[in-house]
Amino acid sequence: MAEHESLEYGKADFVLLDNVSMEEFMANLKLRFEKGRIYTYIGEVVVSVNPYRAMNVYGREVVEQYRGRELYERPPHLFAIADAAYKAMKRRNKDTCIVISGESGAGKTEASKYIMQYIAAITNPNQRAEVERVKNMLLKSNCVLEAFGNAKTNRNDNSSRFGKYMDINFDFKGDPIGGHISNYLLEKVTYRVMVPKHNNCVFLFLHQLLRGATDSLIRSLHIQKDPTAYNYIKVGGQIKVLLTSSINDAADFKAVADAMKVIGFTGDEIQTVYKILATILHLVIAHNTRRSFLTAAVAIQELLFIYFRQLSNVLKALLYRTVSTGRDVIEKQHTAQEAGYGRDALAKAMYERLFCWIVGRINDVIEVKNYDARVHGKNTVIGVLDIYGFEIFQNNSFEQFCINYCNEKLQQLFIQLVLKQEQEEYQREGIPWKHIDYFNNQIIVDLVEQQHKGIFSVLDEACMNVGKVTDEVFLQGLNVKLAKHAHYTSRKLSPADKSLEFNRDFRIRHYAGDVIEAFTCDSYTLFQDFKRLLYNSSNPVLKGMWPEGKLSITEVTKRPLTAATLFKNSMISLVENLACKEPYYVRCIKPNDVKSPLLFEQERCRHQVEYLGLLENVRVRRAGFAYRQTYPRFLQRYKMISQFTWPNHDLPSDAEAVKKLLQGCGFDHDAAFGKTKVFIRTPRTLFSLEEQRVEMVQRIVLFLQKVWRGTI
Ligand code: AD9
Ligand code: MG
Repeated sequence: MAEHESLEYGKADFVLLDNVSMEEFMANLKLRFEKGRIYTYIGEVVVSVNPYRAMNVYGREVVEQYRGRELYERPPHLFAIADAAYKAMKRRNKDTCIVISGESGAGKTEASKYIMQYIAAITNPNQRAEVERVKNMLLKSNCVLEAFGNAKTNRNDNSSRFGKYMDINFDFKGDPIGGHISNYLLEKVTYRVMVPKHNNCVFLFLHQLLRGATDSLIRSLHIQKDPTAYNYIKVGGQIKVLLTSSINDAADFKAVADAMKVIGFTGDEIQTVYKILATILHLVIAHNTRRSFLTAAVAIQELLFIYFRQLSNVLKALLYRTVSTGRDVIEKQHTAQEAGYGRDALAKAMYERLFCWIVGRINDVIEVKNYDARVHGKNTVIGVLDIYGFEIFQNNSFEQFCINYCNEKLQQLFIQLVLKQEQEEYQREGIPWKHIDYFNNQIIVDLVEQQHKGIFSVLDEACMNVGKVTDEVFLQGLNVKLAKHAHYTSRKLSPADKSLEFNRDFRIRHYAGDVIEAFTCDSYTLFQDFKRLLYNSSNPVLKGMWPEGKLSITEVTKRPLTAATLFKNSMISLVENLACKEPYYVRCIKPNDVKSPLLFEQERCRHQVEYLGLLENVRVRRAGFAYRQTYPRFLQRYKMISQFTWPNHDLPSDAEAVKKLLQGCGFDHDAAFGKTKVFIRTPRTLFSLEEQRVEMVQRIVLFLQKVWRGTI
């Protein structure tokens, strides 16, 4: 355990607490935060509290202190966990992943950047140009993704509005040779693209474009260099500057444009990005009148190179939809409300496609190239997951529902990997074990994703019948299927519950707290006409973003998968992907809601400790063992350090031999002997065994060299 700091800073590992109680845990967390020690371990899990001030602990000299060291040798740090994941990957050829979780503003994205910075710093000692290129791309990609996917919210000025999982691939030498980014559910509610609401701003790059673009670019896009023109900084009738200063926006705009160039976006591609954003801006100010739509259409058709039957097509897509009645294809004029809805949906969908395209484009550049596994051996991976934390708002949209489901999945993975598997293994091996109670959230995961009965399923059914099924029917479906579920209720089922104010409210009891949800089932489909319109652009980049526009109305037979199903599938595959890697965890805690470096709000923090399951984690860790191995493999690795086992043992079983070996080193009190495996309680014992092994191997090599040279 890391015990290099004096106790004046509290315990560096919660496992060392005298008593595992919430009071002691919180007292230690608070003490460390106040003493500027923002990291604390639970075994190999790092608990991090957002310091809300610049910490002088990420420099080159600190990197050197952690490089190649064992976890327990230095004070707790993200670098230590990054090093542990890196070492496990390099030494044992294992894919590893670092899962960073915590609520919005807790410091996940910052942590992921420090981890990447550390990996970049310790790799490529030979300065190979290709590896340097890859590292540069991986770091630069952050800047672009943040500009397009982050926004200011009332919880975090630089809030990631998408989930990000990044694989970094390493060659046999342990140097980065590529990567892959998966993005999850970009939040694209109206106020991120169209009209900001309360303290929630539109995506950063929309601001940066309006304040940072050159006058000639602004002119060519037919937009105005003034965010107020697009209501982007007008809230409640007042003009209010919500974001950073215009100077910062201008500098950031340039930095993002430069990063895109460095990554390899062509001039045409970058222009297309601007044009798509400008199109969205034109849609933002298109009011529900024919005249206003006409003005927008004129600009859009030029920006997007939609020359196919020209203007009439853009305007038509905004005002009409094509409907196939089976035999006939007819054009139906939108009501003003439908036209407004269509316009918003188009702007949001264009933004989302643009974002996914940017991720894809970055992936093209960073993907592993020219690596022949037959020649160089397997390339291994470290995955870094920075994904939105649990969210409970006054009004929760479909996005919050998905985000919270995602957190349930990750918690389930954590339970399975860290808590459940440990307990089950000890039981299987016949090791005495005190059962630890923990809340298993599988029941909530099922509530959301179970086939036929889960909320996603009911939502899917409702979405199949848009137009015919109202939101009330959707809710009715939920009520019928989930009436008896302990974690679900609705206004109809609990009429006396005053917190369920509106008819369409329903409540899910998440492991992290109750969330009142209300979302509609029909607001996630985009009229087909728009897809065909954009596919018909003669701009190849834009056209490529809308491949399904190729189908004519009569060819569109299969319904596209709903947003809910797509998200569910992406979460299931994310969890599968993480489950086959060796996981490391960073659990981030937000100390207060006012971004203060001084304030440790006891209740806020306690709630987070509770729902992150940290206390259970400590209990399991204390009762548990840091390392386990089957007897034959253990012997294979360490038999050279004992006279009883080297070169072979004559004891009745491998288990007996391992016992004898550990007795010989004085470590048997730190071990337990299961049916097929030996369990070592503390990492220190293991490291001592490793050191002895290295020493013996060196001696054996020296001895053999002398034999070969004939000096013995
Ligand atoms: V969200 O779910 O994307 O809304 P995150 O990612 O958890 O959220 P983020 O990393 O963006 O939070 O951190 C929020 C802010 O806290 C940062 O902009 C910094 O101002 C501050 N922060 C977080 N971690 C550190 C740190 N290690 N040192 C200094 C920090 N400041
Ligand atoms: Mg973030």
